[in-house]
Amino acid sequence: MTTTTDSTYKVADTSLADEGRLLIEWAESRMPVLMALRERFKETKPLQGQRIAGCLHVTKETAVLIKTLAAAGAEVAWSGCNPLSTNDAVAAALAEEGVRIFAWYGQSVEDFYWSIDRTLDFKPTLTLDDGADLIFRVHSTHPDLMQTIIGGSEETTTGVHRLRAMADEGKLKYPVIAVNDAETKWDFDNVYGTGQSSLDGILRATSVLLAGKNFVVGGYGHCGRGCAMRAKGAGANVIATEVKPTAALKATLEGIRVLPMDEAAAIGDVFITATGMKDVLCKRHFEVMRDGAVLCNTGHYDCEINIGELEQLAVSKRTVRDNCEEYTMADGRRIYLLAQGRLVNLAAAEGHPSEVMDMSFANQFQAMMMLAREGKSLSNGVHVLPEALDQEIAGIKLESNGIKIDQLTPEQEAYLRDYAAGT
Ligand code: 3DD
Repeated sequence: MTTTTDSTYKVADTSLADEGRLLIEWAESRMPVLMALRERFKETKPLQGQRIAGCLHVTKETAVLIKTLAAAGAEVAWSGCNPLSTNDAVAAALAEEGVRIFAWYGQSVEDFYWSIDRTLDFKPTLTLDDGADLIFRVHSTHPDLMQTIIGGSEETTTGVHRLRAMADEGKLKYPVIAVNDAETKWDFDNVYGTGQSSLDGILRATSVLLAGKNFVVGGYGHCGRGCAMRAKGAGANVIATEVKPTAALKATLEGIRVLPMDEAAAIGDVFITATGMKDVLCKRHFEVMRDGAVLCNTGHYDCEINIGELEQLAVSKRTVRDNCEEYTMADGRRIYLLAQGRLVNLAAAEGHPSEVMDMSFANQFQAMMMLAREGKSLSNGVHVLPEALDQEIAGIKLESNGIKIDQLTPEQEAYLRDYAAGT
């Protein structure tokens, strides 16, 4: 691994920049909402003077967000939020465009935090996070920076949970906007994005036939539901496991079989975890799995599959395909782990498609704008974006797809407020 370093960037290989530029162009052509925001603010530059430290998967879609933030006047420094999710060609293109970027595929955990620290060197005024590792790093090792940080944003469910827990204990020292909680993020990215990108990762790593296979989804939240929907569409027999009765009931009513993982483990062919919880798959499950079972995770952290216990049970291990390791058990059964248990959609594929990240990142852009405008008056807690923003983002999306919708007439608007109009 050779990394090219300069005081303002560290990437795997700057010679990949041309390939990265083509990937970014591809994404830009499928992200009309972000491009409309870039057009709207490129002259007035409302983020002028803001220094944004970002810690979010370095993909072709993230590059479009970075370029849009820069076009609106912000200075940007960036690191990846997972050691295996950086697209090195995109990182090279961003470095060539002068972005302070510290990210490369296959980082060690030490590299990961070294990269975050480099983005903090430029003393950000805003932080933009996916999984809250950046915000937590500021709180734990760079508390002095909180003098200059106005606020931050958080992309993902797990990160928002983590920040709410910090805020509940009074430990969150600056305001954060939960981008994940915007409807045009969670109800689209988490469902349709995760559903398609997770299957993309599984198929790139294994090329297994999904039709007819027992496909076990650990967790039937928005992400798990998306994975179940897409696996069902591919002809798999989908089984969901849950700890929350309402989520399990929703799976049941959507025609998905629900089992405890202890039972599903014995009949599953493909397993994907999407819970945000640790040890969803562990020793007692590996011991009963079928020969050839494929395991992967699409949750933010790599704690959902207990890899230590899988290693202990295995008598041998070898890499048989890119992002696919074969663990052989003492009785000869082979179990396949994808992407080292890290999020399979980004580590073995390209993450969610541009079209859906367009809306997630439009919310990130608006979160930065809101913090720049009023961050100093927000309390040190977790905040949400105005609901009207969802309708605006969805409206631009519909328009870009040439889809027209109805409008309420003045009489209908009046009817909405007419509480006396009963039966
Ligand atoms: N995530 C998924 N696909 C992504 C992509 N193409 N670019 C950047 C990030 C991407 C992860 C997060 O945006 C979000 O889906 C989450 O909740 O983690």
